[in-house]
Amino acid sequence: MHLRLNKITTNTLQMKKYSFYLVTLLGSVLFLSGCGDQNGNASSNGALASNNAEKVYVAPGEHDEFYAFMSGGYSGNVTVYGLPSGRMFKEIPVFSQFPTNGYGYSEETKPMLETSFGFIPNDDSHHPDISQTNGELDGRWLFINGNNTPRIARIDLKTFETAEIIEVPNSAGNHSSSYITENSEYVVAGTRFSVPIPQRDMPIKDYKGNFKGALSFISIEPETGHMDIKFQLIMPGFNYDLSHPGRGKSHGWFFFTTYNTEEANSLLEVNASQNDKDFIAAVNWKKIEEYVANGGGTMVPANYTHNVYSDETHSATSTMKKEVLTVDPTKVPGAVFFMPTPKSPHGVDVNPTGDYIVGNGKLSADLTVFSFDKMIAAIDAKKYDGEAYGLPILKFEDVLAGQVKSGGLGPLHTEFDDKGNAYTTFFISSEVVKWKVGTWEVIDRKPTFYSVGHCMIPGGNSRKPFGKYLISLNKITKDRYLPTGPELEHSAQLYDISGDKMELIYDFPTHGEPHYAAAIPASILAPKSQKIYKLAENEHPFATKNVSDARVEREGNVVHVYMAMIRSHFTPDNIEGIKVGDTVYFHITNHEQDFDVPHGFMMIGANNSGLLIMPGQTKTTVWEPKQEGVWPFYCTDFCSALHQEMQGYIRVSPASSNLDLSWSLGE
Ligand code: K7E
Ligand code: CUA
Repeated sequence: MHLRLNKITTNTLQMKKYSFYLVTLLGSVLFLSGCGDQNGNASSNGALASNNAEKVYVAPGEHDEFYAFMSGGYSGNVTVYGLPSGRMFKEIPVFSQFPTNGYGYSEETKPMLETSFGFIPNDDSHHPDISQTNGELDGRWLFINGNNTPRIARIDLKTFETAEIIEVPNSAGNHSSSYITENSEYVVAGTRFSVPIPQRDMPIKDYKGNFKGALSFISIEPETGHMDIKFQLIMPGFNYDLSHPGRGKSHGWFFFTTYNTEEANSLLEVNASQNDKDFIAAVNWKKIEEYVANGGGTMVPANYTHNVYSDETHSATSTMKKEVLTVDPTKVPGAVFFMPTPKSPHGVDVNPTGDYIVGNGKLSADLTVFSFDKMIAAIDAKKYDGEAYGLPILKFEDVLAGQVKSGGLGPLHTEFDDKGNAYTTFFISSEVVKWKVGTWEVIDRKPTFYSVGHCMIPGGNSRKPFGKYLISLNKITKDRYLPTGPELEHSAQLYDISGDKMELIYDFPTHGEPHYAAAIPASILAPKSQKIYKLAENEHPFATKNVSDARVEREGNVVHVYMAMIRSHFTPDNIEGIKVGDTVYFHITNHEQDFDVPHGFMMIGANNSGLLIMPGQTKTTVWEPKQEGVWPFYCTDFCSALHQEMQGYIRVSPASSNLDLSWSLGE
């Protein structure tokens, strides 16, 4: 079945004259008929040669060669996988509440999800990117965008925990994000939707000329990683889809794709495809940085949160920022240029040397490659082809380096290896196409199963890719795995790209919708992965660092339980004197100082998530007892042979009771 499907898909490709609609239609028909049998039996061994099993086999107890961080899409989180095994190691909660460990439910982590709109329980995360030094992955931090309520998060790659989230004001659909410049000077966040800036009540039909698109440059403090919006470029009201930094010779520039340069506000699927060409915006951020350093730009009122988690206090704080520096690009001559790019470009990608900028026009068959040198020459010669809102448009022919006549349909994203090759995904024709940078010739093409979005090569968005594997991140799963009802996980496919031809060697399900991913050699991250938090360094204000300090305190209707936990006991484990109507805070400190000995905590009837507390860490959960009685709590993580004994009771008396607080310290 699969083979037949491949063949037909490939034949379809050759018929370039077919309209996209027809191809899409054909595609869906094939998907409908192309499934394995309904009992879920494997219908073929696909394209795999038998020795491929060895290439992905990581024996029990052995470690993978790469860590891969996959965005969760609508899960709002990040999942961590090993390559080549495809084993999932962890889900890192970022923008979404995560009851598995209490993130976004515990008092310490609730501030991480605060925004100018109030507390938000989830988001849609698309593009992870790893911090770089000299254009190479340094493995300190992972950044990822919250697309829906615009935010950028920083994940600490020592703890694999979300360390910081900054909201992006004047933005909507934070999609052309979160890409890093080559010394991690900035993480960049561009708006997808243009909106009124500042936000105000106005007719939607007055969009054109009045809505604006903000491109935000968020500085990264080199030691701590702390983020701060340095400036926002207030651009014309297009849709800013994706972006990539220049590197090497083009370091100092940032490239953004646009669509809807028509500035339509309705029926975009038709109205935003009228122009034969949209733009790639080339932004000389060094020039703007200089302008801002000399006092340029306008500080405007804005509300946005800056949320920072501390490993010392094991707590997050949320601060509301009140202003942001905006820059009108027309006031900075030589800072922004438009390069006309055919057919509603989606991805824009820069090759490892920084010489070429690849535009992936999603309604076209060909790829457009621009030359950085030609771009600079055209700018120096002031050879413009008109302007848009006062910003110069360069002549397509003047900046064009070449076109890849791919034979595919619907190019979305391009990634690079370390041998001068590029790999472009084609959504409509479901394939990855390998081509040569410089000669633009197609070298190989392999089908994906099915409808690939991004592909990813470890380090593929840096000066130094590790060109051994490529992963395709596919949108449609259909018959790849056993059916699980109507909802299926998406699929990732692993290709060996060490030879001339790509070889599909493995295939595994992913969680949420991984749009993009970032991967790094395990040798960079694994040695510095943190094992415990030191109890002696715990500065949580409600920590119980000595078991003898465990206690219960009442302040009116609020009760604070200072609790310690160690195999296999809670101190205190019996508490009396709690009343219906109280608000009880459990501040629980895990006294273990061994790797991989978390304890859990759940309280019967708590309208809240339980906790999972790492060694040396303090976490807090709230319980509002509603009913009189004697109610148990227990450890939820099987921590020792006596894990089942790790439990306690709380006596809840009527609201009118005079019973004093008392507790047991296990004497
Ligand atoms: Cu193409 Cu959000 Cu990067 Cu999805 S985006 S595929
Ligand atoms: Cu502690 Cu189970």
